[in-house]
Amino acid sequence: MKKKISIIGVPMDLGQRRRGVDMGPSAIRYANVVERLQSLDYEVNDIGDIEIGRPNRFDIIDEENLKDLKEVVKANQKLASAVSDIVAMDQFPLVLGGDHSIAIGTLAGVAEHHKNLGVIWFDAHGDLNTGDTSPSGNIHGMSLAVSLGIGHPYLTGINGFAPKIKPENVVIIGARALDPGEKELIKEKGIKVYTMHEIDRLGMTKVMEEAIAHVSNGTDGVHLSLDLDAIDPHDAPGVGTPVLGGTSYRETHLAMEMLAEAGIVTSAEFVEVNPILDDKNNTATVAVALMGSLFGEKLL
Ligand code: HAR
Ligand code: MN
Ligand code: MN
Ligand code: MN
Repeated sequence: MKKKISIIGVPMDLGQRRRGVDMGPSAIRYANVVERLQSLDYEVNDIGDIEIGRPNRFDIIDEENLKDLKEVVKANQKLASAVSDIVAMDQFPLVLGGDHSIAIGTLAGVAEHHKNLGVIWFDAHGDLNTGDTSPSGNIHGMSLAVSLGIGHPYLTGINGFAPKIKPENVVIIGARALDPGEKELIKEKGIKVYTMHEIDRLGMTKVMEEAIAHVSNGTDGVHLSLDLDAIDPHDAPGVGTPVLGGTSYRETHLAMEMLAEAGIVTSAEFVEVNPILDDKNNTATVAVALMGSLFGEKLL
C-alpha cells in the first residue's frame, strides 16, 4: 500500500512581532509541494489550514514575557488535535509553518501516539528559552523547552500531558545563536547539540550518522522540526531571524537524503518561511526541495 502523507498548514505569525510568516504555508504550496511529493509515489492529502485567530493589535497584552500567550495556546491545541488524528489514521503528518512556536502543537499531537519520540531540531537557535530566560518574549524561542515540559503551564499543558519528549531523545543541528539560559539548560539536561562548529569540523555526513544513531536509540518514532533559519541566509533569506554562517543548500540536502535512507522519520514540520522577507519565493522553494529529499527523491 502507498504510504499516505497528510499536509497541514499553520498560517500563524503570533507569538512574536514580525509579520508575514503566516503566509509561509501558501508560499510552500505555491512552490508545488503536493506535486513534488506525489511524483515520489506517495498519496498526498492536503487537508488545508488550521484556523488561526487574528487578535486586534490594540488588544494585545504581553503577559509574563510571553507574547500572545493565549492565542498561541489556542492555535497549538487545535494543531495538536489535527496532528493526532493524522497519526491515528497511520498517515505521515507534514506540517507547514508558520512561526516555530507551532512545534509545540505538532509535538503534542505526535507524542500522544509516540511515548518515546526522537526529535531532530534543525535550527540556528536552540528554542530552549522560558519566559524567565528569553531576551525577546518570543514564543518561537521557547518551543523546544516547552515540549520538554519546561515553561509556562498553559504551554507545557497543551493536550493534557507533559513532557512530550525527553532530553536524551533530542538532537539539535545547526545551532549558532544560543542565549545564556539556553546554554545552561543544554548542559543541565545533557541535550546533544551539533553547532556549526561540529558541522564544519566533522562534516555533515558524520554529524548525521551520529544524530541518526542518537535519535533512533530506544525511540518509537522520530520527528523532524526544520526551521529554515538553520540554512545559511544566502540560500534561505526569507526567515524572520536570519543568522549568518548556516548550513549550505547541499549540506542540508545531504542531511535529508541520509534521513530518507535511514527511514526513521515519522513526522515532520518545515517552519519560519516568510515570503515577504524572501527573494522570489526562494526559501519556500528550498523547503520543498528539502522535502523531496526527505521523502526519497534521488539525483540519479
Ligand atoms: N533565542 C532568541 C529568542 O529566544 C531568538 C529566537 C529566534 N527565533 C526563531 N527560533 N525563529 O528558532 O528570542
Ligand atoms: Mn518565528
Ligand atoms: Mn531559528
Ligand atoms: Mn526555531
